[in-house]
Amino acid sequence: MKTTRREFLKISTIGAGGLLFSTPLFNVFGKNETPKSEIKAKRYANYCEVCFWSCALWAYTNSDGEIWKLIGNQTDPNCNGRLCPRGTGGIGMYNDNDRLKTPLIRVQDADGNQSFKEASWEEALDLVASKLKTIKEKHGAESVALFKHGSSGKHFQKLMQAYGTGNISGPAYAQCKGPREEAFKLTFGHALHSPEPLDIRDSKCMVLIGSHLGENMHNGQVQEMSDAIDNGATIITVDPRFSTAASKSKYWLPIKPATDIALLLAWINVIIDEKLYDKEYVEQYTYGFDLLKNYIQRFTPEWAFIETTIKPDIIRKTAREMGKASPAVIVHPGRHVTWYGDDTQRIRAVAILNALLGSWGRRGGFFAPEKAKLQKMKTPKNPKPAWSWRDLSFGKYNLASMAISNIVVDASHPDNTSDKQIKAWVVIGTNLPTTLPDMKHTEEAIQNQEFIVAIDTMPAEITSYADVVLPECTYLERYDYPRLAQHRKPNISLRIPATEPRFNSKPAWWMAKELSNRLGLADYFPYKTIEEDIEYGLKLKGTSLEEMKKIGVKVLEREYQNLYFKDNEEIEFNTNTGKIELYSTELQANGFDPFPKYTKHEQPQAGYYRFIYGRAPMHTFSRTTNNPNLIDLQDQNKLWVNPKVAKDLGLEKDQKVWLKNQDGIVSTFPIKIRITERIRWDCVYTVHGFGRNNKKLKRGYAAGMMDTEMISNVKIDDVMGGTGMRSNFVTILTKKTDKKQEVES
Ligand SMILES: Nc1nc2c(c(=O)[nH]1)N[C@H]1C(S)=C(S)[C@@H](COP(=O)(O)OP(=O)(O)OC[C@H]3O[C@@H](n4cnc5c(=O)[nH]c(N)nc54)[C@H](O)[C@@H]3O)O[C@H]1N2
Ligand SMILES: Nc1nc2c(c(=O)[nH]1)N[C@H]1C(S)=C(S)[C@@H](COP(=O)(O)OP(=O)(O)OC[C@H]3O[C@@H](n4cnc5c(=O)[nH]c(N)nc54)[C@H](O)[C@@H]3O)O[C@H]1N2
Ligand code: SF4
Ligand SMILES: [Mo]
Repeated sequence: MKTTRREFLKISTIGAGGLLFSTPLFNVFGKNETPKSEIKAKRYANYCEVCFWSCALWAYTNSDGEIWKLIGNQTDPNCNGRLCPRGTGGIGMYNDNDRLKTPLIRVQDADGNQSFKEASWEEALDLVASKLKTIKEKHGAESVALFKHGSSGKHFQKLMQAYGTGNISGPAYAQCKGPREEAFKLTFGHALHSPEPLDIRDSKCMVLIGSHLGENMHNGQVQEMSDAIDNGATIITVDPRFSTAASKSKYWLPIKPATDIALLLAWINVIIDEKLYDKEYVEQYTYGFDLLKNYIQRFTPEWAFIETTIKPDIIRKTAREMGKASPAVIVHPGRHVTWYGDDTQRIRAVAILNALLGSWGRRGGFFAPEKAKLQKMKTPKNPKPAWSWRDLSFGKYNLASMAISNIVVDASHPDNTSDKQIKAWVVIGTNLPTTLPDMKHTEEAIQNQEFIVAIDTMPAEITSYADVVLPECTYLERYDYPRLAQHRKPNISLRIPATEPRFNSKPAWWMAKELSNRLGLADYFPYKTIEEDIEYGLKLKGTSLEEMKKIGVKVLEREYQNLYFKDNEEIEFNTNTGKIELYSTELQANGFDPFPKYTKHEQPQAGYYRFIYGRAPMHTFSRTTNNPNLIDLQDQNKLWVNPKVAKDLGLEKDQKVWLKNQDGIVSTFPIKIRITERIRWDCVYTVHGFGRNNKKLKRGYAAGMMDTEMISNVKIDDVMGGTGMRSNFVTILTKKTDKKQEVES
């Protein structure tokens, strides 16, 4: 009898089998041009799901009704008619024959061997509903957590709120942009949301701090950055790695990792000391300038040099560049900002710099975005949960405005001794084992669950741990609610299926509705198909499904405010003082430093390197690392090491090595070495999303190495609970098992 309650299954199926599926015909990388009229092509409105920029597109089908190519929608402000390579390659999500094909149920034989059995939708949904009912009776609805990411998460959010739980979270907050949202809210009274309202096209100077646009392919931003550069904008990139952005920059500041707050404080020091700030703006709109001036005195460029290794004259020169461009300057707020645990404070320093330079509300800085709202059909009020993750954060993280997924995981873990326990997980569109740091902790929480249902398009690490796997069809084969993106003008983008779902997959809205019937929650889904609900909202907005099918994207007029502040306009900011808070009264009231504080972070010991990670232009996390089109463009990640490190360790180009971190964790798979001057000698870098360990992924399995395995030391942000993930150090092994082979530096 096996001891693990929940074996990691490779979606190997037993029983039934024999499900029909069509073979993909199109495997060629698409181009962003409209098909010639002589080809009989039909087009269907959609928006991309390969990343969260959600570019609007047209999905063209061929005469056999198969999806054939994806082309950006010209009217869409997020993409201006051009998809990034991942967006064009999104067709690989549809074509991938490794896709989940039918519902799966975990079964166990008499010897305790576990496997997945193929099931009908009836059987799988009945089982999910009966488990959810039993768990609600036994432990209360609150004991079920929903983890979600992506557009289909909304349908399950609706279901689970009606069911009665408030434990609903996603990795886009505490593993991604949470600290940024809180820092901007604390300073300006507004979070940034997505797409960030950055007026890049008119910016004269942009500062990128570990935010690598160009590899981070957020479409509209990359396009606008390229335009700004053509118009002579100065780019200043702060990154220990010579990123694509750095290669387009006037200044590359190869900062010692984990010391950015020192640089930011020194910049503030110079900007105040040399009177480079926007005096009228600061006087009219900000709170706490004199206190800041006083606080900042000791953080001179000479002091920062010792911390950051950035020379004082470079700190001064770059500060002057910002001052010269003010207010058309953007110190980019970043997006994946959960690094060292003091991240809210780091982004507060970023926000303060922007405030001093007067860029908030100004052309070339930050504009005021607007977003359309569609009404949905009236449904009953959701029950009020008796408790939620907030009650388990022990009075901490009061300033978090969204649910912290890692706290929900803590609440699911055997170490949680409180009477408030998470007993079951519903997971949709997020691959938690590779997404959350500290894999061991995640796995322990998983093993502690009575039931897990995963809704995904692909066999993933999370589906291998599930009791029931529900296969969702891809975004190209389904309806979802329209995308309502904030932008210079509000806009609506439609998603409709371009074809029937392949295999026995179904849309999440349908699954949620079916489950609502079984759970006695049908009143919350008062329509036969989601089209009715979409049509209802569109009609109220003066358009219709029919019109939207023809145009795909509708750009509306602004309704509420100006794009930029008018000269001397009186503005009441949504903060305690009604001003832009350089000095944060809210942080102070909650016992935190009202001004950003520099903390010296641990540095690697001899023979170890700080482990950093990021994005590659052709991939999005783990969602693309089996995509036939995109794997063709990049089939694995490599480990960037400085030539000095390679020489010291005797490493060669493309040599396969394993990594071992400070906690003794050794990577499952090896990774090839890339020797490059483009990275400092005290850190190594790789791309997140590779090194998949689900054997059902024919292309992704064992291709490269999984960064998450090395991220066992997590630094929690005490303001909002985010997971700092860059405090891990690795040593390089030339052989996996023989410890003597460890390379000494
Ligand atoms: N180690 C490490 N961890 C990180 C990061 C990192 O760089 N390194 N980055 C962090 C950041 S910034 C973010 S935003 C998060 C992202 O975290 P996730 O969103 O969890 O990232 P993915 O790995 O893309 O996992 C998405 C899952 O959704 C599935 N999926 C794709 N499309 C659909 C769909 O249409 N329907 C359904 N039901 N499922 C779908 C995919 O198959 C995949 O299993 O990760 C965070 N975690
Ligand atoms: N192609 C592609 N584009 C994407 C995504 C994707 O998966 N693929 N994901 C999207 C999502 S959800 C997000 S959140 C964004 C994330 O994109 P970004 O916000 O740009 O964040 P990362 O990818 O984490 O950026 C990592 C950069 O930080 C640098 N770095 C590491 N340590 C330090 C340090 O201590 N200081 C400084 N200054 N720099 C450091 C690394 O060298 C690297 O260049 O990308 C989005 N765009
Ligand atoms: S940026 Fe690329 S991957 Fe992201 S939504 Fe747009 S086209 Fe898709
Ligand atoms: Mo993210």
